[in-house]
Amino acid sequence: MGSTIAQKIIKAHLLSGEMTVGSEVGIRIDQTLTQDATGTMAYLEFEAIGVPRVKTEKSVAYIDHNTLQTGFENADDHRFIQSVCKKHGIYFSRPGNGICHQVHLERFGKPGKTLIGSDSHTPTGGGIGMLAIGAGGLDVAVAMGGGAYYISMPKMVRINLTGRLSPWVSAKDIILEVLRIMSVKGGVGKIIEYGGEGVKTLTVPERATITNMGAELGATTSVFPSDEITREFMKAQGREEDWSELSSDEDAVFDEVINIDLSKLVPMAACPHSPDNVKTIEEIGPQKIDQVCIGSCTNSSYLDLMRVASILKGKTVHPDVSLAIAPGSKQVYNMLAKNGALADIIEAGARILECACGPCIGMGQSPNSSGISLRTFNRNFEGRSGTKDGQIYLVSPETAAASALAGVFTDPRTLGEAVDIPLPEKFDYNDNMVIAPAPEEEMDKVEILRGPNIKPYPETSPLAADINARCSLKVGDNITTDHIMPAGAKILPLRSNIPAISQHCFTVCDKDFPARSKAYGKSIIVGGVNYGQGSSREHAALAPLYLGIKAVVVKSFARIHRANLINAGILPLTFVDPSDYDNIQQGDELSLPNVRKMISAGKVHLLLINKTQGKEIPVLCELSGRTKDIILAGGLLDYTRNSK
Ligand code: MIC
Ligand code: SF4
Repeated sequence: MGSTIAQKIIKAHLLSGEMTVGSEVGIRIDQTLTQDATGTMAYLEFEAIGVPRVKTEKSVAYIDHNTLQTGFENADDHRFIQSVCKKHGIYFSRPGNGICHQVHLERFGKPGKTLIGSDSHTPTGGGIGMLAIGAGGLDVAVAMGGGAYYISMPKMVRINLTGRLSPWVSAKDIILEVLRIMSVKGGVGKIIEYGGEGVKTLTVPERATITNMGAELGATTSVFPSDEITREFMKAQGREEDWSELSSDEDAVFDEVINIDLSKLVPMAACPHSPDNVKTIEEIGPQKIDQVCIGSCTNSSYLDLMRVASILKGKTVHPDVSLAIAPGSKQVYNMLAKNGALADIIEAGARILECACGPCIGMGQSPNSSGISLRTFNRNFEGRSGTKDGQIYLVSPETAAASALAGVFTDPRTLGEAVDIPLPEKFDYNDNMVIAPAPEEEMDKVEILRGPNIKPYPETSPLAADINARCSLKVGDNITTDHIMPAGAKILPLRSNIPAISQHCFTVCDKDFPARSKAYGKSIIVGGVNYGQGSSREHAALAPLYLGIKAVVVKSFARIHRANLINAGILPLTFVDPSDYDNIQQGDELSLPNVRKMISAGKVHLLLINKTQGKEIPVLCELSGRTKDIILAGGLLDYTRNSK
């Protein structure tokens, strides 16, 4: 039986486990990336593990999220990360160099390699045939120290692309179609491989838009073959020697196959407040809009912004619309400046932002009250833009630019003949904003610069004999990490200060939650399906840990968040019968008797007693040998320290 691309890469990196669906495999990690909003904590954890130099082939730290410096905090964190990089062997991408995923694709990614990143959009690297996976900061810290990364062996899904996109229809419309078909939980436990004749019609930046937003499917990752088109891209980046060919075998077996005819697709939008709430632009109709934002790791490549510039050229942004544009990298920005496209964008009245995440993570450009904002980003969760009642629609750069000019939702196909923008034969690459680490023999001389906002990892303790705790919060389905641990300009600077950031935990759903859970001392959270979807931020587990959360009981979990809970030593439990969700109310006294003994004995079925309602609720605690030991130890940090 042949292998899929992902199976080939996993096999070549396998350190432990059997490659059968659902069982845990440990893989060797070639490359890691961090960004600044998760990076400070990841490097504090790396320091706590105590390995002097990273053991990966390449580890890169990017500064791209927390670039709005409204106080000392972010700048201090950047200095801390820079000094850690210098000392411990990590490359440092300076603020201004661009968004981690865009830069990593351009400059460092290699087909066939494994990459984990402390950011959920790390699968962008799948656009050049990497096995690129988003993970919590602690998992990345362990991998930097040479430890394996563990996943449960996913199912393989093949998406067959046939035909060719019509003019003005974009790679973003392909991934919106996949989201429409599969939903935000349709990819859980799966790796998605793109294949078929249609793949040959897509450039690397287009493929990367698709693998990037595959994160919104809940998939472990997405991957394209590495072919001649990949080689051309890498050659144009001056890195042809990093290229190798990679495809799945003819007789590879997939658990699921989806067919998409590219020629049938039309411009679409993900409507508020979920990336899978997809409608065609035609269906939405010519509704008035207030804001357009173009950029983010999904759609800020040279190709994307050249298309935008060609639409804006010689026109003016509609008087009722604010258009903001953030190029994805210094390379992209510089090329637009040199070829004059930037002048076309400026002339049209766009507000140019620095190469960073910016509005995507609520760092500025929050829309007006109940404002309609069209964004080329990947997430439109409620409140993420910084405006609680903002109405965010996710669209392609072409739809965004056409609508910015018209002031209403506009199908770009109404613009007339599409301009053809080829990929350049040579990108204007220059790594002058990437600082190499100090040589190993000089590392002892490097001083780590710690600002006063940097507080230690929260206190942990081994799993107790019994858990007796109240339910401090009950939430519904599809809770995102933006609900659990909101981001935005005011809260993000607290990412290296868990006591302070935990005061914002779940406040989107219930402003009294932090005070209530602190008052309870120990408590349990109850949730619905797909709990913890979205970001990889481990703060969505570390803040609950700090607030005394001992277990989270839900109908189902999103992959990265579940792993982060285990890493933080919080028990992830699922209802055996989802209707038992109705048998717990906020404030109820709950108990998990003999929990330590049961878990040590490898028991999967536990009983959760609701003392208030007099009910016994069967729950599942599915842990592998390793995750069981992590939970018993009180989290991955203690487990790693203990096993040294
Ligand atoms: C996001 O898009 O939500 C982020 C901000 O990039 C996060 C990481 C974070 O919360 O720092 C992600 O996707 O993992
Ligand atoms: Fe940054 Fe947005 Fe991409 Fe997250 S999704 S890495 S915030 S650009």
